[in-house]
Amino acid sequence: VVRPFSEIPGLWKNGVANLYNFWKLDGFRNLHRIMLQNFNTFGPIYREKVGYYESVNIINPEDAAILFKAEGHYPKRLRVEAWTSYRDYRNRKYGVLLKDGEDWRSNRVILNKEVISPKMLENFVPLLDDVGQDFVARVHKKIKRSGQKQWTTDLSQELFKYALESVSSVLYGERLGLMLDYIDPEAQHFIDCITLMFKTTSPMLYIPPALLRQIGAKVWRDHVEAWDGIFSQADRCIHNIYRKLRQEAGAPKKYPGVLASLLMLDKLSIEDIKASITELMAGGVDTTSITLLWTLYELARHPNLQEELRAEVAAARAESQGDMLEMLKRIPLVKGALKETLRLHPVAVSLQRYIAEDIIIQNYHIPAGTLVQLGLYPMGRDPKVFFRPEQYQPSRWLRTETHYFRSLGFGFGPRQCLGRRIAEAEMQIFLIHMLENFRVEKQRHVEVQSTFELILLPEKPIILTLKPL
Ligand code: HEM
Ligand code: 2DC
Repeated sequence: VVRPFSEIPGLWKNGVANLYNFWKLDGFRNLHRIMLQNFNTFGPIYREKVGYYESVNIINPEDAAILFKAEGHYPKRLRVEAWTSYRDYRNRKYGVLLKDGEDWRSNRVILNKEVISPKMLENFVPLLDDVGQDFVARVHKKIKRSGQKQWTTDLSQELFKYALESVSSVLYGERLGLMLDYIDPEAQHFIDCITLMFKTTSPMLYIPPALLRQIGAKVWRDHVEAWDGIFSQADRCIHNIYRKLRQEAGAPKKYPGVLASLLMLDKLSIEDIKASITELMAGGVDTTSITLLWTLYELARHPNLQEELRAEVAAARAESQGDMLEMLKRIPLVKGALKETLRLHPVAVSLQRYIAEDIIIQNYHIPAGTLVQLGLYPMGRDPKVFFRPEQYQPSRWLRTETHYFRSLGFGFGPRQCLGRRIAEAEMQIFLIHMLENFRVEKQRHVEVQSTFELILLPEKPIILTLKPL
């Protein structure tokens, strides 16, 4: 017989007490490890309430399949109150990230065509390839200047710039110039604001921002300042394109970027376009850059694997005579490496949906409307799901072992990551250029863990050495 909802194991009766314990465990930064521990304690399903955040947590791919079958026509994930409160406070529109229901769907359908449809890659790839080449040239220059035939550094700031330059060139069809020596301080400020925005969001997952706002809490004030910085920079970029578009007559000769395409299409209101373009610009920095940093770290730890990838890239280059779009079809192991990075170091610790209908998982009844979370981080490290999960093994994604609901780093279904195609192309192109130019090394015996700042980040700087081949 199916057991009732109230019998699901876990701590869900006293949200305030649980928040206190969570805080004692430094849970704001350890969410991923606490999830892992909870699955060890309670088994493959548990119910939880921390502060006002209530959810049912699952870990198995088969259960993920049940969850996503029940997501309905308007899939809804956890509402990040900090983000919606800011928009309400400043009277700014929600973009596709924060919209729900029919409003979300109608915007998303139009954005899908311009942002995530595979045929747009043709337009994106040449732009991203240029940025990749400039990044390599910049590293060569750094090596030359160091006078040491190598460059040892924490690459994260460089990768933030690479990611912002990449996503901006796709959105605006123009370069910001972040691969140059002297960069626009406004762009640097934008990057810093995104980091601060993520960092200040996590405590507000558990404590209502409305309350924090009333008591004038620093975390709320910092959060507002961060979003203000993000919006003012995005507004500048958007205005710039808008103005140019009105001056130029006739159809553009070359691909003008996502923003100009949306403006010309004239199917979304300007305010809706602005809101979603800002979210795409902000969502496109820390996500891909950190995933690339983790990938370089793993390649530095596995020199033989690094050579294998280099060989694959060289063969792909030869077979496609340098045509990047063709090359991207011939690098399965590079793609496997990115999946492997997201398995061990997922940007998002969990995927969540408010289910649209009643479901049964692990023989428990879960009523419609419940927030159900799939623990991506715990799943990626579960030996019942992945053979030898502790090993970084890109080739596992080539073999015929089942991949059913196991590659979920970008989410699933119509509500999955809108930036997915951009992110994938940007990261693949980056790795191609890096593997063709440099060997990546690290000091031995340095293990880096993750810390949760809304997204998972390396808990300390990752220091790598780049040597020209
Ligand atoms: C949503 C992951 C890069 C923009 C999401 C979601 C995940 C995710 C897990 C939630 C999906 C779901 O609920 O099913 C990632 C990862 C990235 C990445 C792992 C890179 C490694 C990007 C980039 C952009 C972006 C580069 C912008 C260009 C968005 C937006 C949404 C989203 C706008 C909300 C979509 C909606 O609600 O309809 N991402 N993301 N992401 N991401 Fe990404
Ligand atoms: C964080 O418990 C942990 O892609 C929470 O590009 C549940 C949760 C809800 C929404 C998730 C968030 C987690 C992690 C970061 C995500 C976000 C949805 C979108 C966002 C996954 C798992 C991200 C990074 C977007 C950010 C866009 C930007 C404009 C802020």
